[in-house]
Amino acid sequence: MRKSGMTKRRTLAGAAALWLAIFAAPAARGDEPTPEPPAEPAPAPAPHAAHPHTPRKGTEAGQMPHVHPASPQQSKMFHFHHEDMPTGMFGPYPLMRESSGTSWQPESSLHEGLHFARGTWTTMVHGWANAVWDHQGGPRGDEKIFGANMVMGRTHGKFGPGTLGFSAMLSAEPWTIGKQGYPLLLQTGESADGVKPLIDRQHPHDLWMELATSYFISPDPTGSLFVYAGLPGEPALGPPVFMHRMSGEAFPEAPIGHHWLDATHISYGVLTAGLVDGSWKFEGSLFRGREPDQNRLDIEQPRLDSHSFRLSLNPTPALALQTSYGRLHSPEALEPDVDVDRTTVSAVMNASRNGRLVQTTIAWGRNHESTGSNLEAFLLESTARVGRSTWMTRVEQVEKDNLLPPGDPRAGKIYDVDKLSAGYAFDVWPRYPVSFAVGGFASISRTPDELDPVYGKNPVSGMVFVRAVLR
Ligand SMILES: [Cu+2]
Repeated sequence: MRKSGMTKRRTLAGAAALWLAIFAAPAARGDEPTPEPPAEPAPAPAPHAAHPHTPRKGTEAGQMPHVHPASPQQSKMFHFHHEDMPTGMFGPYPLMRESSGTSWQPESSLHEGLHFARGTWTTMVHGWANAVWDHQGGPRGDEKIFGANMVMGRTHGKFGPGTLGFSAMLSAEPWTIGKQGYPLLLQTGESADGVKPLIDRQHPHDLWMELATSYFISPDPTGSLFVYAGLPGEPALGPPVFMHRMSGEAFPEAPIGHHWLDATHISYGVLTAGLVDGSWKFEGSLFRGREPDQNRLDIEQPRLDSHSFRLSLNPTPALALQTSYGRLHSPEALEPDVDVDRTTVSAVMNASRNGRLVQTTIAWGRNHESTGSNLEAFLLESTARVGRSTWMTRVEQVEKDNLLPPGDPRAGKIYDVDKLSAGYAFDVWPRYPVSFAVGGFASISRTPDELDPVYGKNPVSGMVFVRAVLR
């Protein structure tokens, strides 16, 4: 299948912008506005004091103090006082660096949720739920009211010579979205019944999104060797998943490039080993390449038939870079003979000033299918928190060959599609521990002229939502 010269040019422009962002940013380190607080990276703790959590004044050791400022305004920014900052589950660096699975985000990111400490153990509970009215425009559009949600808990502490951790993440989406998914123009991937592919719909997440355990030892003050095992879990592939990075989580919908970048976040069977050296991390995973099936409640048969590698670098507290490669064995049940080589590059950047925080993610992914086609996706998204307001925007360009159902003469042809979304949310009830916001956003989608009879010309869609967040 040929792709247009236009596509190629724009993809190249995207890739160039991404690499520029990656290589220019560390160079510009000195000029960057330093996030505040913390005004500087937390000092690495001594090897045998991996969890130097000192309870804050007024709390007794072992009392599970909340590491939480009282004011909602403050609590929206940074939860930890410098000296309270616990270290991570996979190495002796600030906990804030950790996002979904074993992925890294900038350390100056928001870490919403409830945090507790007891002895050397640190526990975090995080979750959100969106009630959404969804309208997708054009002939392929549809409407639905659904709930998108997740709750996760992580705990880790000293055990023997190292640090032991446990993670669990659950979603009620099998009930609040249902097998058919929710309407989302240009979205593809997985199925509702194991027979027909989901097109223009986003599948629900599984009930069990992560059940994982990890262990690390720290042979020197800034390094670690770690292992992570999940059933399900997230292999070392791609940027932090959209629902866990601040730039993307304010949108209650999934990016249309999800299956190019971060869709492996629920993999039934993951074994990861990694090495951390200061701001660098190198890790490799064995995992099951097949996407979750349409039965969203069960734990599926684990297999380790696919592999991935990821190199991560956090050169400053405000920047997280990664590049990764994965060989996915038979990811789609409906195309069992197709293997996919996935390559991703991403940068997540924070900028913070006067209590405002902006996070921007720029990501590129390519699925090279064993049939020979090369499909690329480009994503740029940004979310700004200013007081009680959240502003969000996302731009995507994806090459899709599965927008037309099997049997259609154009099925398998590659189309270059674009989507632009922008929206706003307001914290109507910014309380602790549950804060409520209302928001909405609009999207415009663009397909090649040839698909006008299918999608209409630039269909406009939108969602209105109420959001509850643990913070
Ligand atoms: Cu997902």
